[in-house]
Amino acid sequence: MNRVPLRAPIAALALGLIASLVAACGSSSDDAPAGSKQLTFKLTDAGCEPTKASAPAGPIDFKVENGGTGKYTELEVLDGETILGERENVIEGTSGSFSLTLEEGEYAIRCKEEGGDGEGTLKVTGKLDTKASPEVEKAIAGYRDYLVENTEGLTKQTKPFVAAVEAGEIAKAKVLYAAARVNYERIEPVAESFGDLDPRIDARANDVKPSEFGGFHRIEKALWAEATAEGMKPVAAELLANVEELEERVKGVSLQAVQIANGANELLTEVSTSKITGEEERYSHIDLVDFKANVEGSQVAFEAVAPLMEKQDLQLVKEIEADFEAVYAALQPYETKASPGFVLYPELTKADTRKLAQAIDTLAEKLSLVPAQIAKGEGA
Ligand SMILES: [Cu+2]
Repeated sequence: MNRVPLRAPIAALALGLIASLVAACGSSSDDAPAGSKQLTFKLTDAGCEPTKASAPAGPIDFKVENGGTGKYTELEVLDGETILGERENVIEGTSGSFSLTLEEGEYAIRCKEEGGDGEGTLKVTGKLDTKASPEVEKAIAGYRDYLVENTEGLTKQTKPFVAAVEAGEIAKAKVLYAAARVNYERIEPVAESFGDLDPRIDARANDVKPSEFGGFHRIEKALWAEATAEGMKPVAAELLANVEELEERVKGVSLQAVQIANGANELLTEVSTSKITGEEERYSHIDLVDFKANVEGSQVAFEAVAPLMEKQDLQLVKEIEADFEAVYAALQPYETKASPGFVLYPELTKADTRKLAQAIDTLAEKLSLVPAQIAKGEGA
């Protein structure tokens, strides 16, 4: 990660501060759908700007701009320790957005992983008509089924993998690894909403302190880079416990349609930042397996909420559906009959990854318009 701070001229910084304060306190801007409040936050070396914001209860579109910092690249909205919505990977020169429907209360805005100064608060006031329409309830129930199905599948696939690791059966464990990854990668944004559960299951070596490095990728490293399962017994047992915890927690998770729409987008960000780069599966190189799982999860999330926006913009729904198909078509040439089901990442040329990235970018651009539409429908 690039941690070199960039210094912006003071005047520009002050101007930026005023601009974002105005945006945060002012009325909805022109490009926000009617009925949604738009809040803009800027990422700076100091954290979030502004650190205090307020909004009426209802749908809110969060815009995240990078104000010239290499230190911070994400913004999260939290209720206690639960992440309700987030936007990651807002690097210098870029911006991003997500939407939420919030009830009265005080929420934390976090831009710095470590928290502390530069962390903001969002005060939401007024009453919200929380009675969801039958269509919204149906969308949420459908997606909840998918969550349950995949967390159950995850536990089911992780058990034999963990058993093979514990028995020191390296070849067998390597084959079982890919299958265990799929269910997780399909629903990762929901796991991420449970604070540290995602890092415990899915962190990479550089994400956490060496002493805290566990989960799938620690075992991946042992199997492929170290060619041994020695010392992995406790890590494997932990992994299974965490996966079972996820299965339990998903059952009680409260969901909004708009969060499901945000999740569809987060999964595509996952693809572009950690699969197209070969970052995530750096020892096993099964990145394309995860790639497809992320896209599948994104598609199911989108299809769950699509009926809620068909009346407003059927054309967009159709285009997004076609773009999902285009992504699968772009992936298809790399599929293999043999395990793990795809060619390994190092076999991809620069031209290959560029083509895949283009298919994802085309889809991501349109999919990013969905949460605001859903928020508008849900809060109305
Ligand atoms: Cu992941």
